[in-house]
Amino acid sequence: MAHPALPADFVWGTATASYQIEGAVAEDGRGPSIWDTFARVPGAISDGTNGDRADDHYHRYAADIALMAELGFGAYRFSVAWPRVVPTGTGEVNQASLDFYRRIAETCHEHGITPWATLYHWDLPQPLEDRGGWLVPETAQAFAEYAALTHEALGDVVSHWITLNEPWCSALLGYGNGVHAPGKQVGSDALKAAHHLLLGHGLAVQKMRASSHDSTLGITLNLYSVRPASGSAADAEAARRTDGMGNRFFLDPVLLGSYPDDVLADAGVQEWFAERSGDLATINQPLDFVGINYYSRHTAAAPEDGRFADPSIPSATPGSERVVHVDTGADKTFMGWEVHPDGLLDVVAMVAERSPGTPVYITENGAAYDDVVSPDGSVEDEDRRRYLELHAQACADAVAAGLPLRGYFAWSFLDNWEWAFGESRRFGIVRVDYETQERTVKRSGWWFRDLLAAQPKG
Ligand code: GBH
Repeated sequence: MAHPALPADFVWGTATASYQIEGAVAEDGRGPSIWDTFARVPGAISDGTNGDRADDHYHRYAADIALMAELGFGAYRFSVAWPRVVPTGTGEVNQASLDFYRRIAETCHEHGITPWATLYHWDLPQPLEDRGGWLVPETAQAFAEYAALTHEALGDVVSHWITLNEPWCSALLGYGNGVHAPGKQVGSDALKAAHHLLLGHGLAVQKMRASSHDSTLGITLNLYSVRPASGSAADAEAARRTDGMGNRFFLDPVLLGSYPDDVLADAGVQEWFAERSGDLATINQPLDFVGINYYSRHTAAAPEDGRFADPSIPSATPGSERVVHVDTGADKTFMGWEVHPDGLLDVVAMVAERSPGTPVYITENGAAYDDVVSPDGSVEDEDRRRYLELHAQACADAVAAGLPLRGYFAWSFLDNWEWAFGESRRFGIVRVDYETQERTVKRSGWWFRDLLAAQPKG
């Protein structure tokens, strides 16, 4: 297949997240986060590892960014660790950490790479969790303050800012099924965490707009392409619920200023949300772009007895605990996620429908597979290369269809600490040997270099 060609101003980047790559968790005044705590809960992480070493990017960032430049990337999406910048969550600011992220941004600029900073990629300072975490509104205030001071300090070297990465994951995996930190299972109260995350986003954008920096501001949501397993009314209902909890519950308040009533009703939380309807004007801030992390599609079917909800099941989908996700037999990655490139157009359209004209970026897309390391040391990852190629083609198709897609970030630059799967899942286009910290560009990384070299120049 010839390389898909995108417009000359299309942003080609790659993405990472602080706790997944930095290591150095006790250095230069960093405080503990909920992931330091959660990773030590027996059984929480499938391989028993934690992020203490990860990719040691804290010490190796300069070489890592140089390698990124060698492959031709024009943008780097990294995340700022809140527990580095404000070690106890509120109050004292740690200048050494602001200096660290300034060095990252400056190193990017030296290589002609545009830095994009995400302010929250899941590493909540532990002291805030001890005071209720995202279940209490004070955490939204604390986030906004941390976001504003970080933006004020670095806004001269970082132009593009993402408030939250995937609030669905923070709220529903963190407080719903408990598979992510802080590992709580509070039933439909997990939606309160979602509300406070979104409130934190809105408050942060308000404060960042008020600064002297004229920055480009957005949020990143994880969205799914969703379809019913059949033409039956029951399967249509299953798809409505899946789309509701996974997509609309986040898209609607952020872009339209309202929560979807049907989802509130499914989860039985109308009253609590009605009392907070005054927050929606804060949540619904004008944005300069919307980021989407796109990985996969869900094919939803009704449970046999037609009973969708069961509050006794710890769930990441309150009100839809018993919806069935059908295995369609399509190719899957090593995570078990279906490969469905055309769904990328569906999720971009979800934003475009609600917010016509707002630029959209795919801020993550990528795949875990088992790499084959050849005797000569080269890393063969044809499955990943193919996945990336299909999704780059989907980007070209989206642009050709007139959708407002303006860029794409590959997840991830490096193999990294994959949350509940620890070091046992590799998403990198660059392999990391966790013992030696040696980096090896995989076949998919070299393919990316060729793709980027073939793009029209602006
Ligand atoms: C992203 O989340 C994260 O931002 C990133 O840190 C992470 O490393 C990367 O993806 C890879 O996992 O089991 O079929 O119901 C991805 C969000 C949420 C997508 C859970 C898949 C489950 C799909 N993921 N979701 S399924």
